[in-house]
Amino acid sequence: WQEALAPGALILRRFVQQDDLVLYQEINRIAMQHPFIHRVTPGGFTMSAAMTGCGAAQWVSARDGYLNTRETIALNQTFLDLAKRAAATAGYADFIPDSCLINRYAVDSKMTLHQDKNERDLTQPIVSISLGLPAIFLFGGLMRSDKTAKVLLEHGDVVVWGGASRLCFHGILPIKAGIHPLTGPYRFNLTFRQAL
Ligand code: MD5
Ligand code: FE
Repeated sequence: WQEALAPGALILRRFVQQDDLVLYQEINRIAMQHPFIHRVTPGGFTMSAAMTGCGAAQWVSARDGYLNTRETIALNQTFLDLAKRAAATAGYADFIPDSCLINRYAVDSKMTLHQDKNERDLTQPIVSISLGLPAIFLFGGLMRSDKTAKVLLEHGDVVVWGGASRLCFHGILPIKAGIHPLTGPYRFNLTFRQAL
């Protein structure tokens, strides 16, 4: 079922159903090639969520020196189909993602309020898929100081962030301990972007 969170932001609850296993296996396959790493922010803080990715997002692990090859992992077809189907459901029929960033949250991992504005074409949405442990998502406004709403994101939930919500500040509260039947002690989030 669908919920409009804000203008341009659509939650597709449990959009991922039986595809979850394929997604999880593909995450593990990517991580064998490009291990999850904890990036350091420009301010010098090590992020608590670990990252890897495929497509144009592979620079994420390459940049931090964890890779000795410059090999790109292609976007998996199941990933692509799912992301395009979600975007189309939200009205973005021509979304062609070129990158998938994968965040892995262990207990207490969080993401502080930030905007995603490095992509070239900000009229394109970001499609976000949550797997595993639940998270409380913070959804703010166009200014860091704007008040935030809390949104629970659970296994299989997909959010399409477009239009007026594309540049909103957002974050993830610290993940609570738990064991998910598919992903164990982790929450994974996949973000599909047209980055280039
Ligand atoms: C997550 N990841 O749950 C989130 C999901 C990231 C990140 O924030 O940058 O890796 S993506 C949420 C998102 C993307 C683009 C716009 C907005 C939210 N928004 O306007 O609220 O790991
Ligand atoms: Fe973000």
